[in-house]
Amino acid sequence: MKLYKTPKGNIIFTNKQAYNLPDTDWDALLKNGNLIEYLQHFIHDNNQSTLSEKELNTIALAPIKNQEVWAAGVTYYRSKTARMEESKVSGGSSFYDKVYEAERPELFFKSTPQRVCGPGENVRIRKDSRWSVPEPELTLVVSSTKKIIGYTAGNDMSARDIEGENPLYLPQAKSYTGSTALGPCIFITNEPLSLHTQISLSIFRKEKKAFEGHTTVAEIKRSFSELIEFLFSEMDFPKGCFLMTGTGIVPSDDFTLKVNDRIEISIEGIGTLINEVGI
Ligand code: DO4
Ligand code: MG
Repeated sequence: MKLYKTPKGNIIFTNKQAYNLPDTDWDALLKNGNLIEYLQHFIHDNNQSTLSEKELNTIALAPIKNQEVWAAGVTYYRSKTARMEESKVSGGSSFYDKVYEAERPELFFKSTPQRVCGPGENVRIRKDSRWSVPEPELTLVVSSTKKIIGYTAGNDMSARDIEGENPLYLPQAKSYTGSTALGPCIFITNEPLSLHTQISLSIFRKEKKAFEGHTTVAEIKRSFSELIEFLFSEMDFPKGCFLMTGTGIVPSDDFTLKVNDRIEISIEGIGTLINEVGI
């Protein structure tokens, strides 16, 4: 089933039908390790909504309230090679090689909830970056009890020139106003996600496709449980949290995003997260 946060309240979409979740608090939903069982109680005729899935996708808000957004990095071979290339002049490339093989994953703080863009909101390129890309990432929704309760699509906007200049600049390359987008919904399931799940990125410039790339969950080097174990090992998340799982799609080195580009991130089972690049 899909869970949407909208201006009309929280809504479940399942078997082609939408259901209202009256009087539910988003934080209470996301911290609940038994979310799917809890949501089942709302799937009955009295709660039916006339909204279609298409309408839900147009009104959806970022599916977040007070959760922190964390991110894993260099979890795909493509990410490792792209970082090594961008940092070879500065001498930082061996860090990426090492972290790809290391037991401890790269985990970094990505965004406060207030800085997260929802579907249709504008993401941004830093004014001091000349080389920026979107990173389409399957994003885990993890309860306060350390359980994956669902999945959403995430965009880990990144300034490749700033991160390449010095790995210590990572927080500036990764966290700024408009650097994170999530949505359009949370795919709620207790089942492990199929390794065949496709993740796609399309970038449109003046309505023409300027880039297209695809990967699958099977390409991720680390297991989700391994990432979550490290994240929760020295921190608790009383309201649950989001964990982006890294990018396996990086445009070629001559590509940089421009203002007004439209970014479409599609993940099977979740839908398409669409954002334009604003100023
Ligand atoms: O180490 C730099 C960031 C890596 C990242 O964001 C990714 O692999 O997705
Ligand atoms: Mg990333």
